[in-house]
Amino acid sequence: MSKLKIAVLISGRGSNLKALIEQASEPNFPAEIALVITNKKDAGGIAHAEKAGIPYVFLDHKAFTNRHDFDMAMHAELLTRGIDFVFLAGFMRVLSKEFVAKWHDKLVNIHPSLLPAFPGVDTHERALVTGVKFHGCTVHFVREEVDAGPIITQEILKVEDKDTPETLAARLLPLEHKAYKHTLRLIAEKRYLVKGNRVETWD
Ligand code: 4DW
Ligand code: GAR
Repeated sequence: MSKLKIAVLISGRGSNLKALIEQASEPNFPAEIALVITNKKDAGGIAHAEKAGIPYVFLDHKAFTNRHDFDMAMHAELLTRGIDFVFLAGFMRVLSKEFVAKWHDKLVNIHPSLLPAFPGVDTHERALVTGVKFHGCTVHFVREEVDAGPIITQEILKVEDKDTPETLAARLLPLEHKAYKHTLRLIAEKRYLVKGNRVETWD
């Protein structure tokens, strides 16, 4: 059987991309990271793609007149490479309704909070200000509304009195990698079903 072809979209460091590359490199894994797209020329994550011999494309959003044209250029790249599924990994451009519709249930994102708490930015700082005792990350299917969509998996972290936004971020990052690797496995092995706003998964 041919492998499921995954594209990863990044804008920065790419530690989640690295985790996905590691997961896909397991022997006989049924998915491959076939393409990386970045909208930032100097994204640190590009180095992970290069090291693994994965093709990458730089698409400068500023070179396009509008969001729709940028998104359709990305869509064309994804089709050219025969991509089946897209993972956002620190990708910072809002995707248009049209793009999201074309990749319905084939587009996932990882967010550094327990959604629906703390959508948007500064999630660790807001978790501390709010005083929650548990924090975490969420992997979800992408919908037009940002930081919303059926939840695939979450990982939780206990907030300690001494935590700062920096310590929370640092302790959460390995849990993000775990959650995204697990998600890639669920998707590659087709062990999920989207039922309305709920996602069923099984062993
Ligand atoms: C996300 C949400 C908003 C912005 C950036 C990232 C989270 C994940 C995501 C990326 N693209 C998405 C999602 C999503 O959940 N749903 C959809 N698309 N439809 C954000 O506001 N970005 C702004 C730009 C920031 C920058 O370039 O630094 C923007 O104007 O796009
Ligand atoms: C991760 O913490 C991810 O959860 C967050 O950006 C970081 C990317 O790190 N995503 C968002 O905030 C989306 N709204 P990485 O480049 O090392 O994977």
